[in-house]
Amino acid sequence: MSVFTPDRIARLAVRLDDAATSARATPQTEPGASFSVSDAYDVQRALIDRRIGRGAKRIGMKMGFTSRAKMQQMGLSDLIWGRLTSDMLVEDGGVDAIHHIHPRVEPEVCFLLKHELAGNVTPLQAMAAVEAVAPALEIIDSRYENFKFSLADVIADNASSSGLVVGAWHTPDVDLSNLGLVMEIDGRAVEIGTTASILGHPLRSLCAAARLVAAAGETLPAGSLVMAGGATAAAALSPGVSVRLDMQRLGRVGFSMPAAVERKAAS
Ligand code: OOG
Ligand code: MG
Repeated sequence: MSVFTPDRIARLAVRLDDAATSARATPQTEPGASFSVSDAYDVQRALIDRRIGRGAKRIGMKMGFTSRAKMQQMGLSDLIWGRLTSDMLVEDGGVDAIHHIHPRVEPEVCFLLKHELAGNVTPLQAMAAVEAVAPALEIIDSRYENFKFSLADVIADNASSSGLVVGAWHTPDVDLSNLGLVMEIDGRAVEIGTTASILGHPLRSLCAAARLVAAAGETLPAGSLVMAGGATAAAALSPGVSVRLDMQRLGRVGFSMPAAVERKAAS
């Protein structure tokens, strides 16, 4: 049985939320704390409830560790998911309003749903729920020191998510199985890959999202965004850089980091 009492879950949610809003890293959970995956999703839910209490809206779901490159980079191999909220949406162009600890960026595919989706669905059924697809960049920013965490830690921290930049929407008749992609930072290619790296086909990630959200007692309502997970390893972001993703058939998306990250005074 879990030793994570409701009080401990609530306190960890506050600690992670404070780390995000102040852009100051927090220590991982100590080893041997019996912090289970199920406790971690409870922390994640409490963390998101705090944001919703501040006026953010739930806009969808992100998948994590759907590619071997991401699993290898972070040393974890279980699929994870996180909740996307409206305050994470970054306009194609800039991320001015966001403060970060040690941000990274990764190339993804984003789905927009036209029908509710939940439970065990085939790729064809998942496809039938898709309104549009777009190339996307995810900004991740672990709230843990040195970007190091256990599986439960990263789940509690809403799968490291910080922001997402979504490009132009395309009708879903594009074959997503093997689209080449190049992610550039300041004009230099830093990651080259293919959408085939996302569980063999990004639609499989959408199926997994539907299954996992149902297991949590939720659904993905019409209008939800689903981020399929990084196709390559993530690249570190520094102040002032410009990032661009070119994806075959789906086009480009990009953003620029502010020149200097403004730090709030320690309180
Ligand atoms: C965890 C988030 C994983 C992905 O796309 O695989 C993720 C992390 O790498 O910090 O977003
Ligand atoms: Mg990601």
